[in-house]
Amino acid sequence: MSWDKEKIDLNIYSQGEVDKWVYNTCNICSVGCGCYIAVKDEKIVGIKGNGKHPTNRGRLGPKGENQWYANNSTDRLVTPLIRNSSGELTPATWDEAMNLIVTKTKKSLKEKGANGISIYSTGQGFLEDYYTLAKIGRAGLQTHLLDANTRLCTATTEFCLLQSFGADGTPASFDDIDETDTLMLFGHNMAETGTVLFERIMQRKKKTGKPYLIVVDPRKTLTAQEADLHLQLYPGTNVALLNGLINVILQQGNIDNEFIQNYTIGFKDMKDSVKEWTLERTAKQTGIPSDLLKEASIRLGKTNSLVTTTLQGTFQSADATTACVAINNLHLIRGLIGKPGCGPLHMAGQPSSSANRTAGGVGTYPGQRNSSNPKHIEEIAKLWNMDPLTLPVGPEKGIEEQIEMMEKGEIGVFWNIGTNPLVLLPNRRRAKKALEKTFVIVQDPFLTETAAVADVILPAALWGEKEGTMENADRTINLLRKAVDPPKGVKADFYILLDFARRMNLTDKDGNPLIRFSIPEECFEEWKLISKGRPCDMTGITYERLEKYNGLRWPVNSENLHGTTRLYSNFVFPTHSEYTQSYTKDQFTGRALTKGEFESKKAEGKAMIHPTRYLPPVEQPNEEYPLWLTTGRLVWHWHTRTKTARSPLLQSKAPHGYVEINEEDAKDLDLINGEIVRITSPRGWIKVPARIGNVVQRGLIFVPFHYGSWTTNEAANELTADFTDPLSKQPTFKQSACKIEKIRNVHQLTADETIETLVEYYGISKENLMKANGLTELSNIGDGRRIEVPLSINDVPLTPYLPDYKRL
Ligand SMILES: Nc1nc2c(c(=O)[nH]1)N[C@H]1C(S)=C(S)[C@@H](COP(=O)(O)OP(=O)(O)OC[C@H]3O[C@@H](n4cnc5c(=O)[nH]c(N)nc54)[C@H](O)[C@@H]3O)O[C@H]1N2
Ligand SMILES: Nc1nc2c(c(=O)[nH]1)N[C@H]1C(S)=C(S)[C@@H](COP(=O)(O)OP(=O)(O)OC[C@H]3O[C@@H](n4cnc5c(=O)[nH]c(N)nc54)[C@H](O)[C@@H]3O)O[C@H]1N2
Ligand SMILES: [Mo]
Repeated sequence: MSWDKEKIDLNIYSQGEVDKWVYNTCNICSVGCGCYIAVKDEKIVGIKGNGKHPTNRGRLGPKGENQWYANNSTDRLVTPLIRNSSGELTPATWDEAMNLIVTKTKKSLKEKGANGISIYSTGQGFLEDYYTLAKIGRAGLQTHLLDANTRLCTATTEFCLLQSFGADGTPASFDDIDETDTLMLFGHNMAETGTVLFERIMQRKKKTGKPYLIVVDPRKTLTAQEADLHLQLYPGTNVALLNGLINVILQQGNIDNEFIQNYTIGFKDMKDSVKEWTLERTAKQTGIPSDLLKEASIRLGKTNSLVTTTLQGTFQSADATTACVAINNLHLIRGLIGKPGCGPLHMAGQPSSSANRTAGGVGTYPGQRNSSNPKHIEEIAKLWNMDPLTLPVGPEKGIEEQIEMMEKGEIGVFWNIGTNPLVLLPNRRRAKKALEKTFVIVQDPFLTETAAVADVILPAALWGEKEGTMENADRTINLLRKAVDPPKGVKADFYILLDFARRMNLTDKDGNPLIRFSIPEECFEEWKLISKGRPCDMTGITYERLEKYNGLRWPVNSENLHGTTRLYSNFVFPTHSEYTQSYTKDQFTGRALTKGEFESKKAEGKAMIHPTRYLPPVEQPNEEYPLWLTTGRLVWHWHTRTKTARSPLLQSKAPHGYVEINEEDAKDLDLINGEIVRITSPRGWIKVPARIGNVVQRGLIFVPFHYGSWTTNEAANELTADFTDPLSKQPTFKQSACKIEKIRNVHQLTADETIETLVEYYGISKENLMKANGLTELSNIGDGRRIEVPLSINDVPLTPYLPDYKRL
């Protein structure tokens, strides 16, 4: 082979030295940066940003630049595996593996009914995969159990948009961020989780001073450090804060009465629901000083343009959907939506989780159809040539409900595609037990922690080895061309699904094959017809146009040939009862409203303002578990690190887990920086080194969730509670209760032992040993006293991230 390993490792293949640069899109967060993949001798050897792509203008983040190492790693799965009778995973042929899956599926469908199989997919695949599995699932298997890790990620985006505007699709786009006077990042650590977009914002801010930046986060994150106003609230108080801010804005009369009158319903009920939220009460509940609250409400009440982003600090918090609805309310009462520089921008996290919602691979029906509206079901049945009565309808089942179903033995087959649930589901021990009762298929390029419960494993192709499209967080559809073939023995998700449909002999009502497309582009052409006339209309898209224009934002049709920068610029919302995607849910209980109930609201093209009541998190610190636990991301890693730990650079930056703790709490607990502690919650425990500082507030600890090995005891989801939001069914990963314990050896000094003896014996520095025991004298002769020896001191080798805006 003529490629040079050292050059690859150093990422220094230069432009001219490679065979080709293949048009692509970064697959490692929802910003959706355009890029080119470098190929030499049929191998991926590098990546560069696409300078013409409007989203990133040539930039890539640290993960983006290093994502391709995983493709070349030598521990890729290259053959299917089947668990044999002695419980071992052993290599098998594709025929053996697929036939076993077909047999198990048929058996389960027969014994347990259509919901005997669940397909649990991802937000990291392609639109074509999602549409195919939606069609296979709904029309072919007639199962109602389609869900994805998007439930953990962006379900709340969808449900808050349905509640307020009648259809999914985030109203504002990244272009609005470039124009806005005020940007509020609500529970969104964008500097670490959307690095390229944050660089784009900071570039403008440095030049023009705009936008004024409000950051709402209980931690002093890298993002919060750049804020003009950091609202450092107590965990789980988002709705209290928003109610307080909105109440003050109402009292000050800073609202757009004409907009409210002409384009919304529900204003009065909302106003009543927030009226008790005085500044004093809000300050007490959220911990934010009243003067800062006042400053925020004046800014939000007076600004001429406002974009608000939300992400996991909102979606995975108590009252997730209500908080996001409150943000929609704020934009509506100020008339700051559908105009340049204005609108809520409820984010996505994974590179294509939005596509899974749009194409219907999760609970929703393809093309944003309302499964409670028989006409919508008839329409899709016609497009698929199916009998409408065979298509499953009713409220969707989120993954946590499916875990319950598995516990009861109601699901026979669980097909897990492109996600690693046994690391990243909440309360993972419970999930593991449920999955152990089920026949589990794992489709992944690597042997993950979830393989522990797999009965069959299918080796999947990675990004760069397949073709398709993704939808990013701002409705932009991007194209990914295939750069190299997958390794021998490995298949792309799309082709695995097609193979399954063929082996299952899935047909339409006339007995013709259900799936008639055979390559992704043909699939996209079929999908276009499904999207026609719906809010996400993509009839104006072709693969060629996506490449030519570097992505297009839906709707893209004959009226919007170049896509749509922002939704609702005519102030007409998709809330007509025959058109709407949802009859909405009760804002407090999550009960789905009937058509009659929905129609009695008379939305008919107007946006819906809802009352927003604050409910504290289900689990709160108490006597036994006195601390708040929150979990989240580091800039260096992607989720369960199946890609990023295979990049030598990224792995070296943050090689293992830790807990972030406030210095005052550390003082109370007598902790030394780096000392290994045990963290316990009502569900489990972990052992990690402590990082002491002032990033987290007092009473709160933060554990990064990237470290999920079964053997190292550092997985955040050993601890997290599995409560869900009643509307979006998204788990509350951001608030659980826990305690921290010191784990130290207690050493009884013998007569002739000194501190030095212990230093030598335990390999702990004298300084730390003395600190741990509150000693000031250098040498203590043994006197039978008990000396505490920290189990281990770890240097927590996390490299701080230095973004461009700090460097330049
Ligand atoms: N480097 C990196 N980037 C990523 C990813 C990754 O794994 N690594 N994953 C991608 C994905 S799938 C997603 S979903 C996004 C997630 O991106 P973010 O949502 O930005 O990331 P998180 O760290 O999950 O959480 C954001 C913040 O929520 C705050 N928070 C906790 N509790 C509360 C609360 O009660 N109220 C408020 N307002 N804030 C709170 C936390 O302190 C944290 O800073 O990132 C995407 N980008
Ligand atoms: N405690 C806590 N838990 C959380 C969160 C949190 O903030 N705190 N956040 C939640 C959120 S927002 C998210 S998005 C989830 C993410 O959770 P997961 O999606 O479970 O995490 P990943 O590691 O991204 O898993 C993706 C899997 O797909 C595989 N893969 C990569 N490319 C392909 C492909 O092309 N095809 C196939 N078939 N497989 C592929 C990878 O190897 C990996 O095993 O975690 C959730 N869990
Ligand atoms: Mo996510």
